[in-house]
Amino acid sequence: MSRVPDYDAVVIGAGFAGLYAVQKLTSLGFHVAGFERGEDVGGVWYWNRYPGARCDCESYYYSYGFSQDLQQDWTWSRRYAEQPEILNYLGHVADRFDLRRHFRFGAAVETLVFDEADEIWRVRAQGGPTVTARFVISAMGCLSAVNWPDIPGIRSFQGRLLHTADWPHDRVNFSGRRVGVIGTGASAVQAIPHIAREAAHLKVFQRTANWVLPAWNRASDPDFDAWVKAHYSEIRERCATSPGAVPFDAPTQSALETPEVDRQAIYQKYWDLGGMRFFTAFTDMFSNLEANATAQAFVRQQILKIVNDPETARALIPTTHPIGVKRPPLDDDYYETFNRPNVNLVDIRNAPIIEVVGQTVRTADADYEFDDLVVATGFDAITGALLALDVRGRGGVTLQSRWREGPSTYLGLGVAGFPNLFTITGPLSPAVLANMPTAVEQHVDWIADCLDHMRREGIGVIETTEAAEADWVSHANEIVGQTLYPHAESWYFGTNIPGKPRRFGVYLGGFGAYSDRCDGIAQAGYEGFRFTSAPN
Ligand code: N01
Repeated sequence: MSRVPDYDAVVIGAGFAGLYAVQKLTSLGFHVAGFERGEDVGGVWYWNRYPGARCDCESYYYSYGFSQDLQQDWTWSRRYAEQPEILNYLGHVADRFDLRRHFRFGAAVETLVFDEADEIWRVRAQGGPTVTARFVISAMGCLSAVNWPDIPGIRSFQGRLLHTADWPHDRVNFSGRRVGVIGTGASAVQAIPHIAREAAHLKVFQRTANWVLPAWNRASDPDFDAWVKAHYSEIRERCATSPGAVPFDAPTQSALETPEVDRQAIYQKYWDLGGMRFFTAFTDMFSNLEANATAQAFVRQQILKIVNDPETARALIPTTHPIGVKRPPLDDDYYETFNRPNVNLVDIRNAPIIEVVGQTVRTADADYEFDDLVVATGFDAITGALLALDVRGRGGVTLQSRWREGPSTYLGLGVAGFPNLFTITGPLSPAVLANMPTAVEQHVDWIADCLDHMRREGIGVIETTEAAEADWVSHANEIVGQTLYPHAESWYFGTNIPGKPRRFGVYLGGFGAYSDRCDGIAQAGYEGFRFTSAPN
């Protein structure tokens, strides 16, 4: 085998991250092959087609900023775009920058093996030949490996079985059907009101009540759109420098130091604004249990006001975790849906689902028969997609064995022992706690600069040092310990997957500060990385 690889880089995934990675690298003259398991572009927006699927970030910033023309030309129809529109947008980006020709679709990568002698990656996708590349860039996303719950018999359900994260492409009609939904996370909260409007009867199986905030989705306002387009540079700059990669004003006052009457007014103001802005009300919401309890009390009152049946309202009020530290869903009529006569909540915390037999979901208390079972149990998040592949670094060491105790990376970008492998929005980067397109662009730009630097300097291999990785992991863990996040079991910790090691997978130091740090590291000659070898 020749040392000259087939490609400079292989990019895995054609969602927000993969599309931009291919656009950026090819524009710099790199020879790139993209692999995508779906039949078209879109990533998470390709698979998650359940009714009500939409983004919980407003579209004017949940969008690419890399092209002035693109952001001026594209107009969103809703405040929070729905899945079909986001998928259209990504299709438009693929067409506009002629990106599809670089991708192989229906090509799920299965093995990634680093060949130490030739210093290249050997990449094989299902049913395809092995290709070689100097670099591999994972753009598989944090929420792409589907989590089927370990409920005995569930995959053999004899009615129509659906998973929110792998939804059929044709419209699913629930009219006249008896439907069960398992799960009350962000996907279920979006889907439930839509299913309830169609179904004859809907039962929602809830293991953990979630703090749900209003989205207040609505048609776009042309005046606001015009203002956005005139101020896009400012908006993108605010995203780039803010803790959550969003253009929100940072909080300035403590909940505990604000008098009760003013505090209520402030919570009401943010509730009325809608969305994740609620969490910018006060400085201490994520660091102080007492402060967080004031926000919980406010939302509890809203639930009690909306839900008519007191018993159902009480069951919908979370008791297991502070607000915000388990990803809060945003709703359009979620709580109101439980006032419908055709909807019931089933508590499976106290009476768990034991098995599924035929068309019956059997809990410790009762049997429920359905025509359709909607499984909304989320993802093996953050590490699931990478660990589903056979990834082998130096010495044939597998990523599975390296991450046996949980994910370990430097900046969420590189893993010691896995040279020339980059992970866009990888574990221990701000990723899912930042606005994803902004986080994606920051990572892609950083990686592209690094590859360009290596090309100019004639360097063949970059590798994270073990010391830098160990320091990053302990720094990331230390920050988590200063917050309330450890007070919830969540997919951030991996605890939604039985047997997965409990380690917080996201960097909480703030997106803006993180991005500055990445830049500083690059300017200091890629501190914490080791360069070796010259390419041929
Ligand atoms: O998944 P989840 P999701 N038996 O893991 C329950 C993003 N997202 O698909 O909490 C019974 O949050 C589980 O119960 P519990 C967003 O970041 C974004 O809803 O583990 N129940 C929970 O209720 C989100 O956070 C958008 O006790 C079981 C639910 O299933 C992430 O995706 C839209 C179970 C899973 O909730 C994941 O959301 C939608 C079992 N064995 C989603 N296993 C946007 O806006 C799990 N559950 C972009």
